[in-house]
Amino acid sequence: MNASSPIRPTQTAYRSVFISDVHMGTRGCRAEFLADFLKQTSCENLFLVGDIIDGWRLKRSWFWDKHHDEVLRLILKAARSGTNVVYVPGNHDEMLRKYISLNIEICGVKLQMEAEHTTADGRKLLITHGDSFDSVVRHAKLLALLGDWAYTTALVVNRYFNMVRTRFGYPYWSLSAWLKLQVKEAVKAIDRFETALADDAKSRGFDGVVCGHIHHAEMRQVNGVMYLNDGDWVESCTALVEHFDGRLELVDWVARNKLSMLARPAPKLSVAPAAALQAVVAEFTAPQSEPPATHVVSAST
Ligand SMILES: [Mn+2]
Repeated sequence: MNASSPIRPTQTAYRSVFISDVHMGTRGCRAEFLADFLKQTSCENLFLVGDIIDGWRLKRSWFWDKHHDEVLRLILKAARSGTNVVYVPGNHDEMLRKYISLNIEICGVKLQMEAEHTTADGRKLLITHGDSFDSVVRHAKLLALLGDWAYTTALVVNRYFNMVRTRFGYPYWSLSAWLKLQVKEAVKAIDRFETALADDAKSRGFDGVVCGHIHHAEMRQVNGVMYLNDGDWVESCTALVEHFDGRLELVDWVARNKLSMLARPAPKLSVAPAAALQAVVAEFTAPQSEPPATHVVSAST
């Protein structure tokens, strides 16, 4: 077995790929991993389930590096090569809902408020970002970010925290008990979100719902329908894929390729949001006969 290369060299073909919560334009976006995933994946249908580009009108917090460029380029290239690319905006890219009319096509990418997909084995799926069910998670949004890792770390921190407290004569205070309660609340909130989405899909005659939004990948049966959350590319790097026989699977790109979430991001490029997007889009709207030009961003655009 050759273990020298952590990334498999060949492309994996899927019938469909679902990704969301990429948050391109922010420092937290793991665009380098997503670019790897997209390069090594081919599919007939690519569903972008919201929060792909994050608030590109807010220049102050805008972050863009070469990997962000590459992700955008790979998505547009897929659309150009015949992949059915559907973009269902979320709450962080809601400018696409507000200012760009839905049911149009940009560079071969179809913009829709919601999408439907029938799997190869005949299951009807509703595709929606999920933020319309925000009220059920609103109070636990921060808490929902607390995963097992945070909890385990907190247990260790708690031990030292209390050693210091004891030394200064303070009584023992259980950070872990407090966190446990918070995690319990977060788990309850996630459950409410999952149930609300599943019930909505069921009442509308779907066999399942694909969503994102809460950055928590999941695939399970809820009240008789499939709840499928494709996760995110910020805290975890996950995608939902459909195989050619209709089988659905969650892909954890970091775990599968033994990558480290602690790797440092590439240096930031000094590109304004509009210029970065325009440059990549312009390349793909150019006449197809010309080979794609190297992307050069000019400050005068
Ligand atoms: Mn969202």
